[in-house]
Amino acid sequence: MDIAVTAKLVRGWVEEAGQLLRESLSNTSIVVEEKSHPSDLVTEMDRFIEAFYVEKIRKEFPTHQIIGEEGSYGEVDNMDGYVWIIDPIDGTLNYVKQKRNFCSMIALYKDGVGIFSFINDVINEDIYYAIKGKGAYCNDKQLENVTTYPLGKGLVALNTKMVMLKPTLSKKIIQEALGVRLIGSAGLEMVQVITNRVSAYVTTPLNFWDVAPGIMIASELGLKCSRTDNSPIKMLEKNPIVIANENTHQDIINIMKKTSNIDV
Ligand code: 2AM
Ligand code: CA
Ligand code: CA
Ligand code: CA
Repeated sequence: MDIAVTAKLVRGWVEEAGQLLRESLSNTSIVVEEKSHPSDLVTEMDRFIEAFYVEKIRKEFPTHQIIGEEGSYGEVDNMDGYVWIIDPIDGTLNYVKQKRNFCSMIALYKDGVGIFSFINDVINEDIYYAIKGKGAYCNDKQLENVTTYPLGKGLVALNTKMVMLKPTLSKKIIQEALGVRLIGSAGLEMVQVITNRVSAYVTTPLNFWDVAPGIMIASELGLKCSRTDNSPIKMLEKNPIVIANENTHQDIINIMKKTSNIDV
């Protein structure tokens, strides 16, 4: 596979998916269903966009494995060979309620290593991506490596469940930081870290498709990504993650270690 050629092809798919999602916002009859909880939604566009990517992949690369959040494409239980990871709409609740603050994500891994990855900030029409060894970009502009600085010098992003289920820990992190920001889209929160608008994103366990695209871009920029106990991210599993510049990452891990028995 020629990585640069394939990445260019996939960028076209990602742009088209973004266009379809923007157009869908004026459709007032989009079907919305609840999954596990009233805040856990799936719309017909989640399924449509996933099917759109899957059809393209199946046509070009029929032997590759595919994992999609809304997928009925068989259980993928290993990262052998080429594996595509799709989160068609990340921040579905925002898509439904706000009509903004959602993204569409797709990544390609080979034998567990990220090859390229795309996060489309659909409303802002910004496509963030990285190609292994070639750096990370926003549209055609190369992103700079993030510098390292302590927790006390930056803002942090947390997910809602972190604040709800780990209030003491969350408070300690927020107190030490300059402030906290919550968007409600793991992909866009990771974009905030990648672009150094916040210094860290800390979460309760998220699915692999929520974090795989962002981790690939973050790693390309020298950011540190781990589970909240500082162990490596486990492929295909749910992971509570800390993604941050190195210094901030260490500060957060230290807080986690000191307060690991609280909030359980
Ligand atoms: P999603 O929109 O693709 O489901 C905020 O809710 C973030 O957590 C989003 O990135 C969302 O991704 C993700 N998330 C993961 N599991 C969720 C769940 N059960 N309910 C709501 N959001 C979930
Ligand atoms: Ca979902
Ligand atoms: Ca998601
Ligand atoms: Ca999703």
